[in-house]
Amino acid sequence: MNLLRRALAGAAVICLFFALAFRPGAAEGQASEKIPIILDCDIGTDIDDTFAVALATISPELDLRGITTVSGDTRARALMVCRLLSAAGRGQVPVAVGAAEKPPQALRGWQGQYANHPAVHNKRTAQPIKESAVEFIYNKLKAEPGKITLVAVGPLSNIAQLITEHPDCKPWIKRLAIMGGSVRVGYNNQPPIQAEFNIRADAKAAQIVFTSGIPLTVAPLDATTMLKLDEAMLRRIFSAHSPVTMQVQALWQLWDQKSAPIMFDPVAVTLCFNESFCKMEDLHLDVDDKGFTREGKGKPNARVATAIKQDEYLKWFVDRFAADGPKTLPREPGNVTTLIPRTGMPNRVHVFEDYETDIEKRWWMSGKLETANVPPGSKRACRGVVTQDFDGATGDVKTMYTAVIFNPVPGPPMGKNPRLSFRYWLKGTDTLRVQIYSLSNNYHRHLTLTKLPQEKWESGTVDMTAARRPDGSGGPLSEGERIDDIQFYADPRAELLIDDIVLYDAAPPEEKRPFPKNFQFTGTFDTGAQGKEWPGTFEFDKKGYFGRAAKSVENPELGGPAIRLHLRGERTLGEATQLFFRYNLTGADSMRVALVNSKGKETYPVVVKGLTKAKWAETTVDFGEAKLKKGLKVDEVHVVLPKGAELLIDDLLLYEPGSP
Ligand SMILES: [Ca+2]
Ligand SMILES: [Ca+2]
Ligand SMILES: [Ca+2]
Repeated sequence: MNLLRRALAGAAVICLFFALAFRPGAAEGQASEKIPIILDCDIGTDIDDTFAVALATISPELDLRGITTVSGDTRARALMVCRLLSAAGRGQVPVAVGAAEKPPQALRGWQGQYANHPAVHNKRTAQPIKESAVEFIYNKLKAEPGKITLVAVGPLSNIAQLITEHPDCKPWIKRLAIMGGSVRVGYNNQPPIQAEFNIRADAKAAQIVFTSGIPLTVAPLDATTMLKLDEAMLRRIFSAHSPVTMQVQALWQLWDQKSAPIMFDPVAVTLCFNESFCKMEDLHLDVDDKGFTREGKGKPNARVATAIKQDEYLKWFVDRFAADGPKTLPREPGNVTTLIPRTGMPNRVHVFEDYETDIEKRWWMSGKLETANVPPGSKRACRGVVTQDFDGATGDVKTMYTAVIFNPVPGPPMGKNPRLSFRYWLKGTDTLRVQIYSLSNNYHRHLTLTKLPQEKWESGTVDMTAARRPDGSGGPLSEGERIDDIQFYADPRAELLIDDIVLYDAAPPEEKRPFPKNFQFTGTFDTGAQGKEWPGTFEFDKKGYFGRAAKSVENPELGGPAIRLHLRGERTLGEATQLFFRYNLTGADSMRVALVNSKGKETYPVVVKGLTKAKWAETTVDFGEAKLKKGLKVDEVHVVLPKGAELLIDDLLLYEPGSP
């Protein structure tokens, strides 16, 4: 049986040899048949994996048979690959999740956001296959022994697991191309005093691979460490605006590092079909326990790129991306409307985001933190990054937009007069599309603002009832309709910054109080779970002023019936602080309202007297007398009642009042 198999394998090799030898025009590096590869990567850490995946996707010399992920968070990494491939029209390429959550390595910068997109969640993109990375590679090799080249551009954990669990597959691997190690040169062209990352991250795995006898092609630091993409090169790559280059641009923006990206990994992909940029030497490489790769004595075990024609390679690399197509830029958005004046104190604030804290960071769906270019009075804002339209049904998902998207979980219901206020900074366009998702109706509506000023911070308010679906249908946003993602889109070539998003129900005509200067917390209680979205000690009650309200419970710790509302994190107070809320109080006409820093055990109480009994009323508590210092951080509101009293609270708003 064994003999027979060996004989058959031998026959296959001979057939392959003849097939190659007698194909007219077949020469090294110019094979007319595509080279089948499976790429194992740790996309999401450094940015060069993204370029390697993209290069494998656009290179006509390669037949990309699958992508696997390694190095912790392997599922998130696989989802990133799925989104990239789907956008590139290559969603049929299988993506398998690495079983090994080792070596653990966190996603860098904001790249996790790339997998946190409705196209991924709603399965409009391809999804990872059920087979694990190792089983997927094994089955592919088994189906076509001797045909497939593996390319490993992350730690070698998956490959080591493959050949340990399935030693029979070793002879089926045509070649294993690795980005890893350093022979004579280390990082930044310095002597190799530090072991190269991929090998060091799982040195044991590397030892297994380097002693396996599998034909290896190695791209160490010697041939990769100086391959920096400068700004002009990046600009040229991104100017293609092809489906692939826009994905690369998105991930590069989310990677969010100041340094120039270094193209380590793409060299391993390139070596599968073109060695002409590199000096190749057959060497014997040993891996020590610390992950150093050293030239040893003995039979060569690796074909090693010990140098590269740096300028020539980078030119070829950039040219290849710059020539990618088709160019896919957005068309002019419709439903043009104008800004409206912002009126007084909102009737109700559904949600706000000023980007000053990380408390609601998990709700940032597109955009990254900006601390340099911020509006007056603000320390942090949000810089738009390129992403596809969240409207996958009627939006143009072939292209991308520079976008800031905030998803106020868990989708509050609107009032009669929904308004959106925000601050914005634009460069490279005067047009901004504002879009909102209706959870109730399961569609997006948008409106477009044109002729906006550029390169300065401006404030804007829009009437969200003016928003429509792209085809004009959908009607106005109506009372009680639950909304979700708040979205700002600009041209993908433009810069967009957003700050101070406030979605609110407009002030009634008789309102005299000004619009607040800043918001610290809004408590509408309408959707979401107690404890999770609404931490604290209270109950929900359906008979709120609008939707649900918070209801007092016996709280011996606070000395009576009370509502202890946790603010989900520490909120920094401004010059002055007020707390507005609507209430329905029975059994008392007074209450003690306190702002609290629970860690520091600091309590700032104010006693409120002469309150309305047994019907809905409203009050504004001024904390002027509590002598709060500017910059004080609070994380709880306590409302404590006399014995036997009961209270409902709704539409609570902690804010710094505006100037009249
Ligand atoms: Ca890598
Ligand atoms: Ca801010
Ligand atoms: Ca409510």
